[in-house]
Amino acid sequence: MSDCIFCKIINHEIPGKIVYEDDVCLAFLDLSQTTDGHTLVIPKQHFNHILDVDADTLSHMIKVVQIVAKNIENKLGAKGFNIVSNMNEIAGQSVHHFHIHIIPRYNESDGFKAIYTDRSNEVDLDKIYTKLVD
Ligand code: DGP
Repeated sequence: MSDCIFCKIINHEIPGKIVYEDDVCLAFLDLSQTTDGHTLVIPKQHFNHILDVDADTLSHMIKVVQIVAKNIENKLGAKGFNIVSNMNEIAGQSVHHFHIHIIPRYNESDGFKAIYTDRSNEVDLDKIYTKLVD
């Protein structure tokens, strides 16, 4: 028996409000409900994070993200989405079973804040680029 909380939801050992399920993955409402309809898409097979998951599973999951998000758009009237996957503690991952957050957006003060700091005046873009492509 797995200690992983998401594996327990997959195995119906603990309840989850499942909104989509197929052979490969599951989508269920995130307990925190950052905004109404906040949903997690997870693979049924346990992978720790996005870099571990195989390409077929990952591509299937992103199709499911689209299906689930369209349903949220239709049923809850979401105006947009933030699609997020946190990898490792440094990035805020608290459950180490790969998952994709679907965070519906309704207005600018709806509970989710994406803060992308503009560091363009501080960094050497050429230096970073060269490191990546050399
Ligand atoms: P992250 O921090 O990216 O690893 O996201 C984990 C999310 O999982 C977090 O938003 C809360 C949610 N979560 C944790 N435990 C449970 C649970 O038992 N049930 C459900 N539905 N969601 C959970």
